[in-house]
Amino acid sequence: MGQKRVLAIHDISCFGKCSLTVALPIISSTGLECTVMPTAVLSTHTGGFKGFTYRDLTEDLLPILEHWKTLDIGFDSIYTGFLGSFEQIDIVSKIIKELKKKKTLVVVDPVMADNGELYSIFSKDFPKGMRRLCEQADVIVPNMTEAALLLNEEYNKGPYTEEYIEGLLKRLGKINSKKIILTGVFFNNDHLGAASFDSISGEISYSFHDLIPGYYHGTGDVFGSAVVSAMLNGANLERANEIAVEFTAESIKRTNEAGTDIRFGVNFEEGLGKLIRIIKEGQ
Ligand code: PXL
Repeated sequence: MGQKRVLAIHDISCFGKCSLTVALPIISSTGLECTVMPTAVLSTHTGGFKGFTYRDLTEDLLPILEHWKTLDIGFDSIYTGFLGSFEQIDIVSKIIKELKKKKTLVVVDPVMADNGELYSIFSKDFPKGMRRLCEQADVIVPNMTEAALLLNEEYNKGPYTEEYIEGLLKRLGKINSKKIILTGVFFNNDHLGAASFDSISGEISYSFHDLIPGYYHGTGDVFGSAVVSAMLNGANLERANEIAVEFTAESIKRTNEAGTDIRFGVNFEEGLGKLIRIIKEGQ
């Protein structure tokens, strides 16, 4: 079997460990080729920093696609994250349509909100655009806030009941997403994790880890990249969820113990060795 190739479509936030600076090392380290399509270059991510630069690359995206079309390259997965505008959503939607083959796993992380709040740079109707992109996905990985926005429902800050989470998963399943991993799930204040739902088999499963207080930036991208890495290396949805929860939680724990500024991203790098062993050798 040849090496699998993933296309990661996210921004480059130069400092702050999220989007491509997270997706590229995680995906590559698990033996997958990671092609990138950078949607923008920012000096930092937008969460908690003031005065960041923002170089929009929207007009480069279709020319990049056109060049690739002359090279006859295919992708086993397309993984999208932070997109800065409706126009970018429309272009990425076109790119998926043009590049997706029967076996291409399309993973959409509808990055737009957290902690009950839409990120400040987005307009109120942005979730409608993200919902349209999710309709094209095989797997979506929203957090609790993004799930509520995709469904146009009131945000619930938790703790949650199993009944609430399962209802949410089933409503998300109707957005034509075959598989869903919902992050930020907690039933009590001791454990935090994620729930997976396969809308075809109807199977729901949970994975939890000890809850570490504090809101750490870039964890959604660490999680999503681990899901892509695990699934492309043969893990099913439930196993990919378990692997991603453990990898993300341990990255947060390391960062918390080091007392790092929560805006600076998490120390996932020192967990890569273990992630590779788990994904490649199952241990
Ligand atoms: O990790 C999500 C993300 C990605 N890219 C940019 C962001 C954020 C979250 O705030 O601002 C630019």
